[in-house]
Amino acid sequence: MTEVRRALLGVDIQRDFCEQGALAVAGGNTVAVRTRDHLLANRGLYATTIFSMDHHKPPPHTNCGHFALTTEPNYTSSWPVHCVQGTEGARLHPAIEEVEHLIDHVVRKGDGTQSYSAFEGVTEVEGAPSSILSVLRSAGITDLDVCGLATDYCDLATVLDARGLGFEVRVLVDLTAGVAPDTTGEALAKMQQAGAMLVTVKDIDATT
Ligand code: VGL
Repeated sequence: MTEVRRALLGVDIQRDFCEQGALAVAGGNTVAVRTRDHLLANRGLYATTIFSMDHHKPPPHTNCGHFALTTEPNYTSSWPVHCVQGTEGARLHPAIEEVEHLIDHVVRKGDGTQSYSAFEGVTEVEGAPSSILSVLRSAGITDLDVCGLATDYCDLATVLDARGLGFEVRVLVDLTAGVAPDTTGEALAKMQQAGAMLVTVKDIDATT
């Protein structure tokens, strides 16, 4: 049996996705605080920790239609301008910034593209561009714990990619929040159908 080597993957826990942000997801602040507390209590569970960040170009760049620039956003495939490179809203949530020393890799995605999945992002390893997949492979990761925002878009795409690439996945559901209730429920069902386990942080505490 292969040894389990686990990574934490925190998806887009940025100011713009939390209350008062440009694309606020209800419960975003709570997700940020709980993720900080989870890292503080359980950093030792993880061989590595990776946080993704949406990193869009400023308007008038359309970012492939992701930003609604000439119409109202429909909140399913077009969005208010958010997480623009260099802005306050693109920063990690203040609670996550408190524990930046516990984060090994930051992955930026959406530079001119939609990029819901964290696997589409770019990070830097020893000064050279790298991807989440290559970071995970070189750390010998078999299992991923995924948390963050938003359940129905970036979490979903990230979890489906991770399963497609053969990782075992647990979704830390109490460390997630979605844009809308219907799509959030559907997303959790799709994650389960793809073989991801839905767990709470308490389940994890009990099994470690
Ligand atoms: C996201 C909508 C638009 C996300 C990003 O991080 O889930 N959702 N852009």
